[in-house]
Amino acid sequence: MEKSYLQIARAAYQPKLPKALLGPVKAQEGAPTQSVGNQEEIKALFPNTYGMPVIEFVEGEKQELPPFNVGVILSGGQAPGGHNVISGLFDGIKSLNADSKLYGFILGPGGLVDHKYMELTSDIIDEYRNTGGFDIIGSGRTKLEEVDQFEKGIEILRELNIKALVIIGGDDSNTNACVLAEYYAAKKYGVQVIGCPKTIDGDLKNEQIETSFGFDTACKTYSELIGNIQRDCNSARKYWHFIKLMGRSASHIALECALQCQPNICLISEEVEAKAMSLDDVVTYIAQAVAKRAEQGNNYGTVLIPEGLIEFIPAIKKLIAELNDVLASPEAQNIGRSEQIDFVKQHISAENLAVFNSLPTSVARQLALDRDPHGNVQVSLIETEKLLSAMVAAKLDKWKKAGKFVGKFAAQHHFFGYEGRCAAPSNYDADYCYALGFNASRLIANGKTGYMSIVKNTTAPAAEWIAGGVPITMMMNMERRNGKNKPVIRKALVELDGAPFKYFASRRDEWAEKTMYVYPGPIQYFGPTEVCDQPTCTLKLEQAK
Ligand code: FBP
Repeated sequence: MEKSYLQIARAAYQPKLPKALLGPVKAQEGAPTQSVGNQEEIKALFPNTYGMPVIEFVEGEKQELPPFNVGVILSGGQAPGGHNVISGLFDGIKSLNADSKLYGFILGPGGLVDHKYMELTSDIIDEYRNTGGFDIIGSGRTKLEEVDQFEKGIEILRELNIKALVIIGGDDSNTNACVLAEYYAAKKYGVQVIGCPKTIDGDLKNEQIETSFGFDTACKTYSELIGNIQRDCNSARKYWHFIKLMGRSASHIALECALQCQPNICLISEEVEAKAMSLDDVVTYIAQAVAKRAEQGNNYGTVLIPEGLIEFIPAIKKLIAELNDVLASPEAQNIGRSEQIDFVKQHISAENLAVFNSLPTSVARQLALDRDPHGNVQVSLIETEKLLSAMVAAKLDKWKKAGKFVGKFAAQHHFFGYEGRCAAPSNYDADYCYALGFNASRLIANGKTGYMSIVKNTTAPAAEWIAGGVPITMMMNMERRNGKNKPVIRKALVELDGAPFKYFASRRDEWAEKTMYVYPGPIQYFGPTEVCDQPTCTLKLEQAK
């Protein structure tokens, strides 16, 4: 394989580890835990893995361990740093016994079920250290939830003599990891299951998990691009740029990019919902900012839009909830894609039908079509940026005729998502991910199952990071998915009383009116620490640093 100079230099980077993981460890246990909601139901569903304590690794005695084999799965959307989780895990198990082996299941959880795997040797691992992407073994979105999938899994795990399986995934994949851990524990199969918090969306976080990996690099990559657009915008002074950002339901990515770049407008879906704003209210809010800038002769600007926005407009949220139930009904399973729209129209309430019919056809179509395997609307396919700019243009036209708008309005559209998911990990993600993987090997060696690998205090220097594990059941509650109530990890949305949003809200009027763009520039790996090792603004504000 030919490599760029940066790739060659970066391959030599040795990620940092928390001090506690540099030598032998022992697990210090906290008090028993409870799930974040629906305690009785979750306890009944997870009798073997419920209530376990949070653990922290501290210095311990050296132990002689026999060689053991571990399997690893990359699940769901790519996130920068996945390869470092795997290299950390590899180095971790080898440090416990050099004859231990790591097997990767190919293309996500489906690889476990279909028995597609490869051994990850040091030659292979070395090719992927500190690189972006999930291409070492590939990823996939197969949902692990059926007993026959778990049974197919155990066949290959036994054949390869695998002691523990590490599932690197987001909230949905870690929910599946928890279900699998419980099943194998109940059956006394002797295979441990450990999760790792991955997703660029940043919505897998809570008191124990500071951030999901990949969020840092993805936001920095998008912020570089937004900064470049803002320079262009401020140079030509003739366009409004409507920029949709990935992130599924939560607006963490949009908020972080706003904190980094100071755009004129950034919409936050969670606020739109809390204020019960209609689509027209959102459009009016943007149009007013455009009109105000036009009064000063500034016919340009930037608008950041979280990709899940549409799901948070209360009327559309209600429509989606009913569509989810209709699409999950047994009748819906036998209809073809071309009949799907007519089918849903016939089966939803009159109120929701009116909302459905009021939407532009392309948006309505996407809401009525297939969900992803976890039951999510595929929001990345909805062109909200074009929808909003067209509606703003129509409103400004009206205002122009009424003498309320004096400027010009021309829009450009962008969607940043896939551009950031496989970027080479920032120093933060390279270190954080390596530590998460290495730490997973310690959870395995300590016999843990149903735990997620955690590393905390990450705004401090790596030596002061705290490593341990949190029981996955602790993060669960019951939610409606695919027409049924299911135990799932609670998604972390943007908190409107949290420090990152409050800071944004205190500055946004000024950013809207004036031109106060910040240009973050590309991720830097080598150089002064304040340039190379900054955590996200979200994390710094959350931790008040
Ligand atoms: P995960 O939740 O699996 O981490 O997905 C992240 C994500 O990038 C979302 O932001 C986006 O909506 C989705 O994946 C797109 O999915 P796909 O890769 O299947 O197009």
